[in-house]
Amino acid sequence: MRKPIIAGNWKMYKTNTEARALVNGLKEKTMPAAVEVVLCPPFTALTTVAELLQGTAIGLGAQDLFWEDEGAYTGEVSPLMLKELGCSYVIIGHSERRQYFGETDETVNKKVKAALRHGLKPIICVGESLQQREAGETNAFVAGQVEKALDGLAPESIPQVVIAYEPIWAIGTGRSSSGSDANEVIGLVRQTIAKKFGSSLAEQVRIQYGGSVKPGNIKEFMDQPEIDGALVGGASLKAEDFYGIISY
Ligand code: G2H
Repeated sequence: MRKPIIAGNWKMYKTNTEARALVNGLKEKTMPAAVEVVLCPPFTALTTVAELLQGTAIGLGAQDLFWEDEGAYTGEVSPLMLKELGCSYVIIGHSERRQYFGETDETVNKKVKAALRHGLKPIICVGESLQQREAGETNAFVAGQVEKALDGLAPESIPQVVIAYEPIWAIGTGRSSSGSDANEVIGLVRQTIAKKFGSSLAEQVRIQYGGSVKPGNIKEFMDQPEIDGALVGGASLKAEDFYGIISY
């Protein structure tokens, strides 16, 4: 059985002071044992959040990384640096990075390999645009993204991988996918992994839904057989909202 994972992607929100207040708010609450909870603050708040999360069941993730261990790469952050701070997860290939920062399927693949090389579990984001959905290209496009992201991976690392299916038209728009539509695409993601690595490995991969997840709609997604959690943006920025989601 796959343990669901709900991760808060804070994006470029929360100074250190604000991060501290949010984590302290969450720590007042009882974490549900049935769900793995992960917080992904901006790089600048990782140390603060790591310290506050010590001794709790909440995990820590980053929102990106670079694929080299060290070097002259101004502005970049390496997997080694994240590992030392106590990260266990790292989001890779979020659509905002693909759209605004030139992330491609090739760079996503390099980053996934770098994360796994250092024992960081990648949360790999995939998802189609509205135009692609309306043109009936969703399945082919998403399957292609998954194949390229996982290209060349050792089969034994596949259970470490988390995929987040985030249709771009549902991100931060308040317009979420329906549970059954998301379940269908996520089922296809699993089939794509199965074709490449076999069904017993594919069955172990957790696949999240992301895109305008809120306390009021989380259950619709969690009730679906293929959906193993959520990647939450806007609604992870307030302790009350995020707790409403993780305790669905
Ligand atoms: C999708 C999601 C988190 P939001 O980007 O990755 O954000 O929940 O605000 O749509």
